[in-house]
Amino acid sequence: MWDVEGKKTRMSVTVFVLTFFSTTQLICGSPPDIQDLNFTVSVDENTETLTTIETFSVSDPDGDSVSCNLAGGGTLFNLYSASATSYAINVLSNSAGFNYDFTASYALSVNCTDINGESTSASIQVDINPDQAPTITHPPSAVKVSENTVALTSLYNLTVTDPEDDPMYCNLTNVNPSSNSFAMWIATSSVYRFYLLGSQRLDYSTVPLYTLRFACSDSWGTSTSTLIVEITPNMYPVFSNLPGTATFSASSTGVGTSIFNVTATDVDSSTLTYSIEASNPSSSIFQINSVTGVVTNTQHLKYVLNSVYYLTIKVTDGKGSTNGTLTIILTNVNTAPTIQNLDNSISVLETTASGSAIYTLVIVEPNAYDTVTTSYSITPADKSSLFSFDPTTLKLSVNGTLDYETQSSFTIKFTVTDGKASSGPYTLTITIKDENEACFFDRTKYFTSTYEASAGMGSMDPGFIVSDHDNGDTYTLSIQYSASVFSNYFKIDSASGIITFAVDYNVDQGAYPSSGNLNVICTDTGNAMGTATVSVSIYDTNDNAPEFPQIAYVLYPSQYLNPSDVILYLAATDKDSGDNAKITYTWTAQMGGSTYYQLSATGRVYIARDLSDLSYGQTYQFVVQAIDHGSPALTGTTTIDIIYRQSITTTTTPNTTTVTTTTTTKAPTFLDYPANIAMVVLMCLMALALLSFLAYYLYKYCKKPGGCKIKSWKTPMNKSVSPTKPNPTKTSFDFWNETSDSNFKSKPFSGKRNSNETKIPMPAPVL
Ligand SMILES: *[C@@H]1O[C@H](CO)[C@@H](O)[C@H](O)[C@H]1NC(C)=O
Ligand SMILES: *[C@@H]1O[C@H](CO)[C@@H](O)[C@H](O)[C@H]1NC(C)=O
Ligand SMILES: *[C@@H]1O[C@H](CO)[C@@H](O)[C@H](O)[C@H]1NC(C)=O
Ligand SMILES: *[C@@H]1O[C@H](CO)[C@@H](O)[C@H](O)[C@H]1NC(C)=O
Ligand SMILES: *[C@@H]1O[C@H](CO)[C@@H](O)[C@H](O)[C@H]1NC(C)=O
Ligand SMILES: *[C@@H]1O[C@H](CO)[C@@H](O)[C@H](O)[C@H]1NC(C)=O
Ligand SMILES: *[C@@H]1O[C@H](CO)[C@@H](O)[C@H](O)[C@H]1NC(C)=O
Ligand SMILES: CC(=O)N[C@H]1CO[C@H](CO)[C@@H](O)[C@@H]1O
Repeated sequence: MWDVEGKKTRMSVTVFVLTFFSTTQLICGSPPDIQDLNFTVSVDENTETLTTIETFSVSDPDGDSVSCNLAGGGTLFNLYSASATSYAINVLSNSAGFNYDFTASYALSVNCTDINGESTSASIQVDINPDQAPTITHPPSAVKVSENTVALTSLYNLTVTDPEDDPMYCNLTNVNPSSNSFAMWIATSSVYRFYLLGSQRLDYSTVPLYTLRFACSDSWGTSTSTLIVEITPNMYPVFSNLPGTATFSASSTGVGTSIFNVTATDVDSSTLTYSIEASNPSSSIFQINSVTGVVTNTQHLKYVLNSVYYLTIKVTDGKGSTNGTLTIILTNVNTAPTIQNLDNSISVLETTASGSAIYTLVIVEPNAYDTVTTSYSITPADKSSLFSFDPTTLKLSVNGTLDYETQSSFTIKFTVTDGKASSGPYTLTITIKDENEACFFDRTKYFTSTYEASAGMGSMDPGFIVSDHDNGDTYTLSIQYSASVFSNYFKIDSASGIITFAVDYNVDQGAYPSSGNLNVICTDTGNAMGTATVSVSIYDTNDNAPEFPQIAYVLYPSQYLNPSDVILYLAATDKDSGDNAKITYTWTAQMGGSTYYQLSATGRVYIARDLSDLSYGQTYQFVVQAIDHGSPALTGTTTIDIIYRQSITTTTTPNTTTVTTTTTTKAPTFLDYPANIAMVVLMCLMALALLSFLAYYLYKYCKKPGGCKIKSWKTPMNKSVSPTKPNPTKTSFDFWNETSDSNFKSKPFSGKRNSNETKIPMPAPVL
């Protein structure tokens, strides 16, 4: 960089030049005297502006005033007069000025002249000292760093100085392979420190070595160097005591017992973490403290069922891990109870009686002194009360009424435990088997009624509501005919339940009962039956008019009868029943006679007045009506002819002098019809009109003198016959006199007989 030999040469030349100038001045008087001016000065390249690089003083032996100037340095230097006798040479500018590489030395001359013109010159050589880059204390060939090294670890302390003590700056210029894991930061003015950053983990397996290039610069130059960083691989932790074995008695090892202390070492990590990676058989009953490596049990070991556990234990330094096996051997291990006859499926009839046992569990518990407890759950839970389980007998029983339609299947899960270990759940599946269930009525007894009617009529709806538990079952209704004769009078619609008459039903005269019970049966699809009783009432309809035994009566009351004597008991009949059969009698006198004869409402025809006013043969006719109490009322009609007749035989106790005659026989069905009755009445009226007509003409005819020559065939009518005392002597036969009727005893009767009377044969009396 610089040549010591070269500098010595230039100094010799300078000495020569100065010697020459001094000699010249001695010739002309006394020139100024320059003192203390060094022949040569050295100045740093980076000398600052206005730095004084040399001072000198000047004096004149003659006492003249002296002035000096400087030449040879261009504008880089100037001469500053501090006083009349002292001067300083200053650097004027260094910015573009000194550059050793172009000008290594400047030759300046100082010329001092007094007022007499005498001058002295002196030369000064200014040598420029070249500036130097910082000096790096070279690092060792390499630093070793573990790949586990954590962030912000210092890797190396670099000492760097600058010969000129210039401000300097060092930084990393390149990392190979590229990485941003390194930094170079200033620590003190002369120490730069290399750091490992956390931005990228070191990994020996991928990059085992980094080359860090760095540079230190001052404003005049740069020094560079290289730091080699060698990555050393992580060392795995190593177990100290695995594989290992621990032996415990299961029955007496409580929870939290220290089972084993796992230990491990690691040369390049201080923090190790332990874990149980696997357990064979699988179990969480053992745990390891991740920091201390202490293995403990989380449960009393009486609950465990295995006698050997193999634990795979892992220890890791965060980067690498090692596995080890810990074998735990247990003695006195518990055995869980088991249910031998489950899982299983059974089917149970829905008709199974409540209380019936349907299954008995078989439980095995190997440990003689253990007590087994059984628990169970039933699905569906809301019907769980349908079963009960006896923990002593281990019997499962039906507890209620099973119903296939409501729930056809149950699942019961049993679990057994000896208080330490359990087994299960074991499943018992119960299938409910359907049985046909009888249809049933909503009531046991129904009530219904109707009026008597003909077969097929008389519709009655008792309002049956029939149900059946079986899904999809239908039913039909029928009457149990064998239950009673009454049953046979009815039919039932098998679907609607409407009951009608099977016969022409008539309660008249008790022909059919007016009430009774029917047994109605529903029969479902499966032929199961339900029964109900129907109480049936049948009301009478007023469909029969009262009927007289005879359509006409002829009575012959005699002179022996007294007022209030009953001469006829009318007994019309009505085939209806109840009020419909009650009868009230009235009559209508056709041609008077009500004075002598009366009819009570109950049907008694009796003498109302002494008959002796009447003449024998006096006849009255009455039309009698028997009216029933139905609504509307029906009427039966008959006629009564009452003929007053002399009784020949005497009787001490004249009783009924009734003589009934069957003058005609009743046409059985003709008058059953109201229309016929009306027709008869009509015809009677017509006959009456005809008779009236004839009577009128007869009257007109007879009214003429001698006009009437026809003898009346029946004179008693309206003919006054004066009664006489009874004549004890029997007279000649007379219709009005009783003759051979043995029922009427002869009685002395004296009465004037009209010879004109026409006798009509007397019918045989009917009693
Ligand atoms: C000049 O020389 C004197 C004596 O010879 C010395 O003391 C002084 O330091 C020198 N000056 C410089 C700037 O070298
Ligand atoms: C660097 O110096 C600091 C401070 O003296 C020290 O803590 C650190 O360990 C040193 N680094 C190395 C790599 O020696
Ligand atoms: C190092 O410093 C120099 C000067 O300040 C700068 O120019 C350069 O970019 C820097 N290099 C890095 C890698 O920072
Ligand atoms: C494990 O270490 C603890 C103390 O740190 C000790 O009390 C315990 O007995 C040890 N366990 C075993 C199984 O040695
Ligand atoms: C350690 O054991 C675990 C679990 O068995 C396994 O996944 C892992 O690979 C093992 N590690 C070593 C280093 O054997
Ligand atoms: C058996 O049924 C009765 C009556 O429903 C009930 O009170 C009881 O709780 C039932 N038993 C069980 C074990 O469910
Ligand atoms: C008249 O005859 C009827 C029926 O034969 C009888 O019930 C009644 O007691 C008799 N009366 C007299 C007064 O004899
Ligand atoms: C040696 C030298 O150059 N001397 C000069 C000093 O200055 C005076 C006046 O300017 C000159 O005359 C000298 O020749």
